[in-house]
Amino acid sequence: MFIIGERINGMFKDVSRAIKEKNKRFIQELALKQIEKGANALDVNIGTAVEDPVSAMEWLVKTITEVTEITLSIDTTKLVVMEAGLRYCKSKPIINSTSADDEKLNNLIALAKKYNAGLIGLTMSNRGIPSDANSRLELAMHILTRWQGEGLLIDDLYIDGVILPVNVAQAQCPEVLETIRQVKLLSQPPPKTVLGLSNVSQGTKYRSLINRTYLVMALASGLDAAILDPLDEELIKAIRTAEILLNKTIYCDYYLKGRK
Ligand code: THG
Repeated sequence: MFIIGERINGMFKDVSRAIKEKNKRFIQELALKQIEKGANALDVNIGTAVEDPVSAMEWLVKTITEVTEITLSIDTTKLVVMEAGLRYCKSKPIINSTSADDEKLNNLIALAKKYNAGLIGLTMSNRGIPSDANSRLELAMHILTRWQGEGLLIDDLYIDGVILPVNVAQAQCPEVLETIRQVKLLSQPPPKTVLGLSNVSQGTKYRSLINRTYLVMALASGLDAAILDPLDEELIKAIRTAEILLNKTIYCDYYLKGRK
């Protein structure tokens, strides 16, 4: 599975402080630590509490690319902040994210072309997040059709079924799994699937347990990628074990050793 490290996000107090204080070392160590623990890419989100979001994003991306050339997933809802981040990426970036609304979709597809970036498409629109799999799939199909209509590569498109906290939207948890399964039937070859895993456990008491249990179910449903906390060791072990049990990697007695 393609692991996108979630930790460089202003939603976390330590990261928010580091952005405000321009603490390069903190950010760079957090980037390298996530990579050491198995991240294949890093999500980069400045959070909501910064005065000048454009320069905050520029600073974050420049700070990270000083120590690694790993793929960055630029996570912002603002177009100017997105472009500020994409401009300083050293490897092919991922745009995180667009909704299925045409204006947003057009703007972000244009940026994907300009910067040769991948794109995460959320199965939501200006009417919100649909509660069932079928309506999510309609939005996924719309994004997919627009992406392919521009001649872009299906491999660079990630569909996000948008998981919500289990304590507020419990019935949607299996609907998102069904969305992941059926996205794989939308085209041949299909787009990739991704989730922001930690959303599912926000506000709950057993966060890590809920995260890893849901992730294993999502992997069995065909999930390709997830934004998650690579520093959660039990989560990484559950992923490596699920990969064995789904016959994606070769079993040996010590399959956890020497692997991230
Ligand atoms: N889909 C896509 N991108 C996303 C999401 C998604 N990006 C953001 C988010 N969702 C995924 N990343 C996180 C990062 C942190 C948390 C949840 C999801 C989180 N943070 C603590 C909290 O809110 O309790 C912060 C508190 C703290 O420890 O300081 O849970 O769905 N495409």
